Formats: sequence, structure tokens, C-alpha cells
Amino acid sequence: MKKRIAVLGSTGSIGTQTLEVAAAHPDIFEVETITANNRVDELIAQAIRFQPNIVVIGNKMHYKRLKEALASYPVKVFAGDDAIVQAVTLPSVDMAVIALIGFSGLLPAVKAIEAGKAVALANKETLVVAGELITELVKKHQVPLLPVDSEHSAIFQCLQGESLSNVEKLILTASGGPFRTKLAHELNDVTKEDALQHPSWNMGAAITINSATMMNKGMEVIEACRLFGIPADRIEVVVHPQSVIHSMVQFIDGSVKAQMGIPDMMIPIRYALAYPQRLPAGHSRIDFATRFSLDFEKPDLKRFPLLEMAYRVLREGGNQPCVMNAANETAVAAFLEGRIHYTDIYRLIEKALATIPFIRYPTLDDLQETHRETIRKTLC
Ligand code: MN3
Repeated sequence: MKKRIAVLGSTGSIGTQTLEVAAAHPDIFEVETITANNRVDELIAQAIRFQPNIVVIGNKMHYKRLKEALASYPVKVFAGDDAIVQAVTLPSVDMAVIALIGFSGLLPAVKAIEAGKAVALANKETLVVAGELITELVKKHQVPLLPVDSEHSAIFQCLQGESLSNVEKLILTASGGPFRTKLAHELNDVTKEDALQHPSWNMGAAITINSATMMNKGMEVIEACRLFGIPADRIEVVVHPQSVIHSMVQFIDGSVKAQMGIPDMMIPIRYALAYPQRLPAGHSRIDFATRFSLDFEKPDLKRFPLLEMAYRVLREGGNQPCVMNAANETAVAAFLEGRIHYTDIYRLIEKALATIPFIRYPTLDDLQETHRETIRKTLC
């Protein structure tokens, strides 16, 4: 029996790499559904190559073009956000790979879990925004929730065969981003181009900015707390510029396990897709014959206040992580459009956190409303 996968966000960075894994192992995986939001040409090319049963385009303006291009293929074509959500719940899907960007990953993740699908989660916002809700649903529906984020894949791998009660702390590694060595005052006038230069990972624009501010790492602390049920005070972030160790787990006996590998997202994608198996991969390996060193340092919270903010927001809980995420999405988009300065990102998120009313136990509807309201108010 092949594993039939639905790839949500198939034209993005994680989505295309997921399809490469499926293409390399046609005996194991069958691409059942692919969805994209706007990149219709890439989606058409993928549909012709992978011959899925269902193709969905989020933006309805592209429906006609998609439908016509695939007219001679045996594929069902749909459009709209609702169709994306519905596509993960079909009986013909075994695993949903959620590689959507930002808040948009939440609803499909919820629906996939409710429909009893295994979920490979590349969208960290889902766990940041609605972590408590998601972990409850996962427990209720008894579905596997497999991390695709490299740090969480590393921790997940280190935890195989271990009991969570023996975990002393989780140690998330961070590359430190392009501004690791910059002084606080130098950050005032960094440009979009500076921020988009990531030293070790090649990713989308928004996540690269989040890596520069270390908001990404802050969100990953929240993600780790939700995924593994370890509280904030037992999750540590260390800067590790080489990005060779992807994260670590320290146990009560003082033993530390680390997962290492070249910085390539194909590794965590492959692991999540095939879990509990491992698949062979042809790419390069860490070369221990060549001298190299592994460095670690404490992150400077003065220069990266968004990291400290994420810890605070995690402790406060409720809809605060949702506010932080929405304000960050809005501020980062404005920065990429050249409308605000780099240091405004932090200021605008703090303002949103102070403005949006606190809800201790938000429902899915509350979170959607919090998200919308925060986006409306962040730049005001
Ligand atoms: Mn990561």
C-alpha cells in the first residue's frame, strides 16, 4: 500500500522538495492532491508531471487557466480556500503535508486532524497560533503529527525510544541569521537586502526576515513546547553558526543527544514523510575527515528582543501568540515592501500585544477574529 499524500502549498520551497521526495520513491508515495495559492504555471507543470487526482488553486482568478491547461488530463480541478481545506479531508488522502505560509496553514491542519489524517507539519504558525487547540485535537483523534521544521525533526529524532519524563531540557540551535555579529545600533538602518542574506539556509523571504530578527526561533520555542509538551523554562536556545547540529535533547542523567546533518530541508522532509522508516538519500554528507569546528554562544536578547518576547508570549498564552504572529506577518510584509524600518517590526508587535484584548481560552473562531483584528490594527 502506497502512502497517498496531499501537498498543500506544493509550489513553495517545502512543497517542491516534498514532491521531489515523492518522485524519488514512487514505490512508497503517491501524490494524491497538490494545491497552490497563486503560482498557477508551476502548479500546472507539477500536475502534468505528478498526475495527482486533485489540483486546487487558492486564487479563483487562476481557475480558468488551470482548468484549460489540464483539460486533457484525468485530474479534478478546484479553486478557492474552501477547496484547499476540503482536499485534505478526502478518504483518498493518507497524509497531509501542510507547507502553507503563515496563518493560512491553521484551518487545513485542523480539518486534516479531525479527518484522522497523518499530518506532516511544515507550517509552524499552526502550533504558534493554536498550539493548545491542536495538541488537544491530536490527542482526541489519535493521529501522528510529524514535524518538518528541521529543529523539531532533530528533537523528534533524538526522542525516539526515550521517555518524555526523562527529558531535562530541549536545546534549540539557531544559526543567528545575517545579523549575528552586528551591534545593536547598527540594526537601526539595515535594509531588506541585508536581511535577506541568510548565511546557511536558503528559504522564502518572510522566514528569512524572521530568521534575521530571531522571531523564527522564538516561534520555534513555542512550536517545541506544543509539540513535545515541555514548558518554556526547559527550552533553551543556543546560537550555533555552522548549522550542523539541528537541535539537541538533554536528559535527567546529563546525557545530551544531538541530531546532525548538512543543512538541507530534504532530510527532515524525508523523515516526516517516511516515519518510522528512513529513506536513502544521495546528497552530500558531513565530512569528518576535513577539520571543522562547532561553535555555540548565548543569544543576545538585547539585539534580538523578539526572541525574549516569544518566551513571554508563550507564558502568557491564550490568544497572545496569535497576536504576535499576526502582527509579525503584517510588519514583515510592510518591511519587505519598504514601508517600515527594520526596528519598527519589534515596536509594532509590542504595540499590537498591548492593544488587542486578551482571551485566555480562545476558540478557533476567536483566533481567526484575533488574527483579522491584529492585521487591521498593526500598522495604524
Ligand atoms: Mn527551523
